[in-house]
Amino acid sequence: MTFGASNRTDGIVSDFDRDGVVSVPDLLDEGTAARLLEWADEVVRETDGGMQHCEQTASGPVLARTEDFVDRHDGLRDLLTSGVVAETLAALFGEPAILFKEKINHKLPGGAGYAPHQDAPAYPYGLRHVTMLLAIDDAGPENGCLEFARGRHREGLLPADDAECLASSIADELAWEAFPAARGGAVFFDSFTPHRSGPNHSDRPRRALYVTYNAASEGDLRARYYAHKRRHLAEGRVSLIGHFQGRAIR
Ligand SMILES: O=C(O)CCC(=O)C(=O)O
Repeated sequence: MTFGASNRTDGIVSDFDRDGVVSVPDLLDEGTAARLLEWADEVVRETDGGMQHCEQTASGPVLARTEDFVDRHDGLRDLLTSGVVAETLAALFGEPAILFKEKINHKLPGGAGYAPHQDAPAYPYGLRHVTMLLAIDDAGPENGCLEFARGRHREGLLPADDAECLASSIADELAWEAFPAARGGAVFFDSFTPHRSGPNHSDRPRRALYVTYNAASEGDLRARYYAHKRRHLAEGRVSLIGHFQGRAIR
């Protein structure tokens, strides 16, 4: 197997290198996209309370986030660590990728958005990470799809505020672009690429699976990451940075 760009991935790799983000609308076929929806429901039922968080909305508490479930779900583990997913990530990293962490952000109707941020400060282990967003539902501006600032991933950590989100002086001057994603579509982004999202103003869910990988040459960092994260969640936090704009309830 080659870890460079193939005919299928060469455009993806050059766009990703230039922009720090690339959309792959047809990553999953229709059958796999339908299974993803079923599997998301399964992991919600099976994930313990420590790794599942709710948020308060105008119509009451709703599920906001579910994380750390791949080890208990064979179908998802296969999908996220082999085939077209593994091939695309290997091309982006230039070597095989290892699963670092995964979560579903549910963003149900009324669910809150996320402040402008880079993910890198939330990843205490490893130097380089790429996240694959897989759309479980169609996502657009009305239900809070992601927005990115292209081409700013090569500048390291940008000035941040106390919550480790981007300082408004920099966030206000970035060129933000919405990245809608239809169900089964993917968006790959670098952990230094600035991004943000709005609330879900629609009456439809905007569930998205976020799967983060590191380069295999950095080793398997997953167990250390989740041990660290569980310690912080026990202190009542939802994330390692303060980007979530909603009212979290546990
Ligand atoms: O799901 C979203 O709308 C944004 C999520 C995000 O940026 C994050 O969890 O770091």
